[in-house]
Amino acid sequence: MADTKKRSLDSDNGTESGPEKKLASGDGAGKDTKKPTADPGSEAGSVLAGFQTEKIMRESSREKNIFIHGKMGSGPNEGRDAVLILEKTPFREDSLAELFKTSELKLQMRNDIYSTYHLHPPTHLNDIKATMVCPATEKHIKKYQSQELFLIQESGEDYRNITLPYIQEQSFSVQWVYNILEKKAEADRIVFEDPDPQNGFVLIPDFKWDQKQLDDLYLIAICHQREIKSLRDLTREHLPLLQNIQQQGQEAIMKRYSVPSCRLRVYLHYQPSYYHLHVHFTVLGYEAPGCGVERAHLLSDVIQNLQTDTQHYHTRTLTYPLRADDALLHKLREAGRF
Ligand code: G7M
Repeated sequence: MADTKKRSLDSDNGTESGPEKKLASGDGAGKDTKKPTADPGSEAGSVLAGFQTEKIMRESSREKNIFIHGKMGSGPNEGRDAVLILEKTPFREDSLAELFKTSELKLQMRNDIYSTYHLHPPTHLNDIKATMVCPATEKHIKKYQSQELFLIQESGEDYRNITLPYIQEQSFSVQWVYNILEKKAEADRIVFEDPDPQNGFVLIPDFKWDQKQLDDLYLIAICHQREIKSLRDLTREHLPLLQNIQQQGQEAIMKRYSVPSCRLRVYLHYQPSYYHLHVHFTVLGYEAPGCGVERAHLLSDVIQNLQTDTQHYHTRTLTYPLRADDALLHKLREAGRF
């Protein structure tokens, strides 16, 4: 069995490596992002130079990340709203020897057998993952703000009467998804593709994963069919698609990363952020955001539920969390459903 903790991708034969491109195209806040940047890596420095912080939306010293709302300082998006997420990347075992050899070490204090230091590694060993959404809509800005969560029990009827009209009106653009399917963005990152229009999909690293190590492995499978919004649309007729994603997705991950299916958590979100069907593949042991029981539905359970009852996701009450400021929560409250 693969020991994902001990492996780093740059050091593995036949696995993905190379410099991670930062500041990749946004998630399609509008039509502006239809032409993705050819080489997003090259713009990084200048893009951030004039970035003006408006508000720190969230910060975690434990997770070593910070979510910033700001305005772009220069370039084609000057003055526009942006969300910038900065995150310290995990340590890589294969670079420890180099880290010890090349870093500057400054003693902070010494007491008996105890000492603490400031370690200053060379730049290439001191990465910060930066994710930018620009131009960011109000919905994006809200998405990253810390908020109290409330659990919703949504019946099939609630979905049709309240949720569906709401998502048809208000959901995030899925332009970034179409860019991937049409090879207009991230084409060089595709791990596997089954081009079949009915049952095919593209398997690609999630943009939360920097692909430098396997202990936070995170890929998404995006189906070629464009009409399936979420779990709620699934019936027995989608079983070949779901089984195909499960089987070929797991095989592709085994082939590329040597992570076997028994080490993978394969699931869908309900509610998702983006209403184009996609499946998450994360490695067990990594607590990926959104992998909790209140949001993640294991693909193998989804398949079984549909085998038992084709109407399962049309009729069943589904439970999920919504943020206090979510407009859907207000709609459900107005309708007396919360
Ligand atoms: O199920 P839900 O809609 O919440 O998940 C969408 C997933 O897509 C998340 O895990 C995001 O990190 C990922 N994602 C979002 N965007 C905008 C991109 C993108 O542009 N590229 C890639 N590769 N993943 C994305």
